[in-house]
Amino acid sequence: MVFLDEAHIYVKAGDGGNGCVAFRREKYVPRGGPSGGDGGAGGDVIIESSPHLNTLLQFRYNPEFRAGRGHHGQGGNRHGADGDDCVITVPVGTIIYEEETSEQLFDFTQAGQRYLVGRGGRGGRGNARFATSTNRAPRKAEPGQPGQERRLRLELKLLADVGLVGFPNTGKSTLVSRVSAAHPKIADYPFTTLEPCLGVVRANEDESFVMADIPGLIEGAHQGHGLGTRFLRHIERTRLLLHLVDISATGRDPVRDFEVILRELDSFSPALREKPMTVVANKIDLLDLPARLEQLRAFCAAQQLPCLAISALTGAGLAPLIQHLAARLRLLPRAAPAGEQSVSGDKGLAKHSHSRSDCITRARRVRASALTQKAQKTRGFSP
Ligand SMILES: Nc1nc2c(ncn2[C@@H]2O[C@H](COP(=O)(O)OP(=O)(O)OP(=O)(O)O)[C@@H](O)[C@H]2O)c(=O)[nH]1
Ligand SMILES: [Mg+2]
Repeated sequence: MVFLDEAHIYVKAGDGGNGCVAFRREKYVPRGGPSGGDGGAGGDVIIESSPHLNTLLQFRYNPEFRAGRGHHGQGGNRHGADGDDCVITVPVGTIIYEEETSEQLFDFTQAGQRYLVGRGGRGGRGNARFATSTNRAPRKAEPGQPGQERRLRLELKLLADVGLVGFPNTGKSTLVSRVSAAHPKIADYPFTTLEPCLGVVRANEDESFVMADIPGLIEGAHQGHGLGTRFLRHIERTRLLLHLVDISATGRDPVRDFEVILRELDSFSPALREKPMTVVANKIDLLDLPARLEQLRAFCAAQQLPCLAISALTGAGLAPLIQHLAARLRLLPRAAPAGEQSVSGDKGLAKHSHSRSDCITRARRVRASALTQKAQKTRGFSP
């Protein structure tokens, strides 16, 4: 499946229904009075995060979302029905921005979070609402309010605990496929991996973490060489970087490889360069010159970085590596939960969105029970 990490969408909340002008006309009920019902409220557009998605691809083919409009009020004091809400699901890790201002509206860091992006228009009041002691036959009703419309940009930054970085062909995908159930493409040529892939690694009975495999980096990636650095955004929010270095006879110097990658990380974002890191020398089964490994170990010791040696192919050193990563992650704080994040501007709206949709449900429930009571009463009077 194609991976897409940016999308532009248009949302339009439902317009409110118009209020109605009507008068009760019935045998033996002279001057029945105004009986125009209110229009229904337009549906809201809500974005919800789902754990079952991992790409924004669906928005490429379907970028427009419209909630249902409220029905118009009718005579006999009948209110129009509310429009249906439109719920858009996005993967966890999606951030919503206002297209025009690039203002960040919300960051979905957990599954099941909801954010209101388009508020439905209010229904207009019918003429029954305008009756007063001095104007008992008003001919006035309100039109429904238009629903909010917006253009949004969605950006996906996958959420993982450990991010893999390194040159192409160092065995990043092989490692993910060995320690998790993920099946990334593995082959003996550079840039096999073209899109990020997540794998869940089980450290013990009740501890697991998510590892992200991204395409390899090469010198000059920040200038667009190779696949560039745009995939680095997917490891921006990881807690730990796992830097994989090929220790076999590649013809390159592992220490120099290491420094090249660090420079690329730095040019993408200095914060990424500062992330906690574990260095892993891979392909020890092909190690012909032990001095090469020693040289990398000495370099890492000087930088105070932990350095482990593994063979992703044969499985040597994988169990200690998983335990090491789990132990480091225990000490590293998780990203702040969404409620504590500083979401600019519309944070209140985010909170409000829950209460508003709750309100709508509550209002519908109240209205439904009122109607039931009315119906029961009417039935009670009928012969
Ligand atoms: N001998 C040996 N070969 C390995 C080891 N790990 C990976 N390989 C081989 O190295 C080649 C590249 O492995 P990948 O996992 O595709 O490398 P990658 O880092 O994901 O590469 P890109 O996706 O292109 O960045 C494959 O042919 C693997 O079989 C290892 O520990 N020992
Ligand atoms: Mg790969």
